[in-house]
Amino acid sequence: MVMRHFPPKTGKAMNMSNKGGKKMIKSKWITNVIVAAALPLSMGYVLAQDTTKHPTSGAEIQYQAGGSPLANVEMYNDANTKAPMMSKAEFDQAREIYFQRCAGCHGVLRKGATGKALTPDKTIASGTEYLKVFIKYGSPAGMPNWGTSGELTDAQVDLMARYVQQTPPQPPEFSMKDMEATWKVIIPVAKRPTKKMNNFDISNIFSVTLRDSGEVALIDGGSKKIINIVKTGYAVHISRVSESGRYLFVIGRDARINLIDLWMPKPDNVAEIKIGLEARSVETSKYKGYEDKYAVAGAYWPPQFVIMDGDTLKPRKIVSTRGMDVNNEFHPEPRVASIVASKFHPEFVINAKETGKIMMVNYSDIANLKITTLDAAKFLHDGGMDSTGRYFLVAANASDKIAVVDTKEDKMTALINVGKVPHPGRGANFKHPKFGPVWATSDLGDEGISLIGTDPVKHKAQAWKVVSTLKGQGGGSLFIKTHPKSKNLWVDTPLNPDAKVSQSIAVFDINNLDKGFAVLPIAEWAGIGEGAKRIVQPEYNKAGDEVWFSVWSAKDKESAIVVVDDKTRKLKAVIKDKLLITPTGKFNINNTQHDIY
Ligand code: DHE
Repeated sequence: MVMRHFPPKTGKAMNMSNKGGKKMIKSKWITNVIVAAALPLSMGYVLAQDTTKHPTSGAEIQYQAGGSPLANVEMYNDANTKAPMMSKAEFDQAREIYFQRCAGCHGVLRKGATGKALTPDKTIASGTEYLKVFIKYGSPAGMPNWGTSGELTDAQVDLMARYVQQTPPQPPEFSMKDMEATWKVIIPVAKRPTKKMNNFDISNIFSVTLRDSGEVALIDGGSKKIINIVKTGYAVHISRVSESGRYLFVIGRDARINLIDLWMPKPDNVAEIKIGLEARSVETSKYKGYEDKYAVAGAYWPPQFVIMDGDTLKPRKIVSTRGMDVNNEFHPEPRVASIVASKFHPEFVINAKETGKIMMVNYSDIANLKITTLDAAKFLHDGGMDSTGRYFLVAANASDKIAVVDTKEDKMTALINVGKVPHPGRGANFKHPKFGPVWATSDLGDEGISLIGTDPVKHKAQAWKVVSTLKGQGGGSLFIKTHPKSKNLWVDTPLNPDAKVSQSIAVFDINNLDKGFAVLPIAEWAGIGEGAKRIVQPEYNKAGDEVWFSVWSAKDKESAIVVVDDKTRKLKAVIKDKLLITPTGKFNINNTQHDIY
């Protein structure tokens, strides 16, 4: 298996010795020599991953092993006398590596997520030597070869083999009191503008994630000039826009939310809060009568979501997601994945990854919260609305399925089999010349692009079925995009191991899908120096006549944004600035506000 650094390495180098400090937390050393060649493959598979899931691609593993802010959090841990000896220093080093590399797949508590459980009952039975081989060489079932790839030294492999036999340390919970202690209203509502105080067309501003600097760049879509660089959370993840279009919400992986007021002379932070220790998703209320009233954010740790006031982020209600999965097995840490707001009811649609459950959370009476829970499939990740805004389509990525939710009836509409590890972002809606309205997803695990019929009225026979599967440049795709005014369908492949593929974009003509795709060399057009230069997340401007692409290199390398003319598919502009550090997601205010994709 070939290993690549993904995402581009950001943390400090983790070369460390296994000698550690003097303070021992264990007293017993178990030597359990197993010869590498004698390892039964089936045993390897058991440790590698959840058996409900097909083997995972290297790209997917690297994508999930994205580094967690929990690496630096103090945790409670009790000693397990059956586990091999480790010094406190070794334990802390191993814990850091675990949260940087392993927690994304095996879970915070090591009870298993997309990867298999690594609890002491299993790992002590396997023994240190077996585990070392497994960690060093990986497995055909998807465990990366952390040792032979050079990611971990032999000493670190040994450290990790001993670490996973210890009792998993537990990060602290995060209560209302903890949230309130982090909550800051920087500019109170009464002191904010009462009308727009700048000359920007705020509906055509792009909020650009600067992943590794913990900032967003607000870029004017017309002039392509940076309006402001706003400090946000660690490894900032997504931006979402309030129903009125005035407020921008940004969430970092460290669960910090920043509320930006776009009416200010220079749009900037007006409030912030930390809603947990690790998070990915934020959304705002969009139902008539509740515009801009509430915000909601979901945490990876602790597994919970919180409803806040939309204009101040004052936390109002926390709900835990711990509970049974779709197979009625208890899961202790169901992470909150995507969240969208319903236009049909005062509801948030909240997706719990590990349980495969979708919660329709009615916010009309927060003190007496009503939640309708739908059974979808494991492991829910990202998704978007169909063109009417009624149906929400979300990837149950490890099940190779798309779940469709009817937000009007609050019911599951369909569970659709698609390609390997679908990853739609929010997907792409367009009118197929033959099958009518479709929503599309590309895949992380293969080159397929599934088009799903979304019109149960005029195209009943095609509704909620894969009507066509296009063949793209290859696997490793994360995002797909079009616009109602465009005839182009753009498909990125930033995680493809072939640099030619990861540094370019495929574009299909919606009216001639059978013709296949054209390839545009976006990284080359950027005209920047050496680097990974992954092309990631196409995003349209408000008019739908330009597409913006991030050219994403590591923190210490130059990155850029390339703007392409949608009609001619020719280069229109390159946005370069030393402040544009690791740009990834881009969120056009109008398109994000109105679910245009
Ligand atoms: Fe994301 C959306 C989780 C890695 C860029 N990402 C999402 C969503 C989730 C998620 C749950 C949906 C939010 C919503 O709609 O409310 N992402 C995760 C991970 O758990 C994962 C796999 C590993 C991690 O450590 O975080 C991960 N994501 C990445 C990246 O490495 C990407 C490519 C670069 C980056 O900036 O970190 C990345 N994720 C994005 C983007 C979106 C996103 C740009 C929003 C897409 C959109 O169009 O809405």
